[in-house]
Amino acid sequence: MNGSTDGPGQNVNAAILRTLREASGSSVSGAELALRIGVPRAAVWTHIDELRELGYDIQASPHLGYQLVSVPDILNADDLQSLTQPAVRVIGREIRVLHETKSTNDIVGALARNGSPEGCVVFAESQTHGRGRLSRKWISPAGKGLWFSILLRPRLPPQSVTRLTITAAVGLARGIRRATGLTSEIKWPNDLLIRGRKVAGILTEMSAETDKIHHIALGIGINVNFARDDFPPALRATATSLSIAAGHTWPRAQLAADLLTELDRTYAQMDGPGFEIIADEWESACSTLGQSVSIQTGNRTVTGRAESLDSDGALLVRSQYGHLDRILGGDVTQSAAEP
Ligand code: BT5
Repeated sequence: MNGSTDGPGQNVNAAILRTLREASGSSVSGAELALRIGVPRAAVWTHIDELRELGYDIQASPHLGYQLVSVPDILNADDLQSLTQPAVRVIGREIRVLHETKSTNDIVGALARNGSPEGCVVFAESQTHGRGRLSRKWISPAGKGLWFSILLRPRLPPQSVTRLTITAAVGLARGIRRATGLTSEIKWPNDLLIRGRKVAGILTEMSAETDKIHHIALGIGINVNFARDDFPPALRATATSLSIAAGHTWPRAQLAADLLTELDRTYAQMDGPGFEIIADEWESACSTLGQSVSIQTGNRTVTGRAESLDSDGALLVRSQYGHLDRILGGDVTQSAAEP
């Protein structure tokens, strides 16, 4: 596992990358790096070699020192840490990156059961059994997206967990807008769409007793650098990516860091009155509200007009008979816009 908490050496890499980035294109001498990071100069060389092996282009000139020329399109825990720190409150306190795994939600579930702290994030370059809700398949090939899960222990009653999915959707939409300038719509409760096609999905898996949440594995999948033909034929009409929407690819590490920062900020806002701001933003980004919907929830289907969100994040649907149905989770088919 490539993790920024795997030993002191790992954090030296993070500190080197942060210092070189802060120099924004100028060189930093080996002596200054050693002094700033608090390690001997020989250690700086060793770590710079390690980073070069990973593909970071760090040039050295005898008089001036080191300069970060380019970074590879890989996810590296130290680099992600160097891009997100020191602003992190909760989300991103600890970051791990796996080359390949079945599902990052499984890894976070296991970390949670072993007592890992809230805010730990696990990315995988690819997932072999990435999943959506109801065990549906989530395609997660290497190099094309960001597939990650966040360990959370919110102080919410289990029946209010939809708040978290909504907070995550708003945080993600904010993050995408901030990092790329692209605006996404939210389809209740967990899809992010750009021009009507799915660009990201959220999977909230909870371990709880009747009145207490033990932990949540908040899984997020974002299609970043897929070209249209990279999607399997069955998804081509419904899926999109940030690169398709923008017309160019995106550096995934910087994007990942920007998204974590925004998710962290939004999560901090979720408790108490802050949720109203999130809910308002959600309502204005939500393409589901005002629509005629048909929602499959458990073994019943609710049809009507999606009216609003309640204080717990449930969707309020006005049936054709006039009564309000409160829906906590389900699959929405948006039939048609209301006149
Ligand atoms: C979701 O489920 O949208 C939640 C997806 C969560 C994925 C993340 S990745 C990291 C973490 N680890 C995991 O194993 N999962 C999470 P749902 O609303 O059920 O949508 C699933 C449906 O979306 C599938 O049945 C497909 O139709 C479609 N789909 C699959 N892969 C897709 C992709 N990459 N982009 C767009 N649509 C996709």
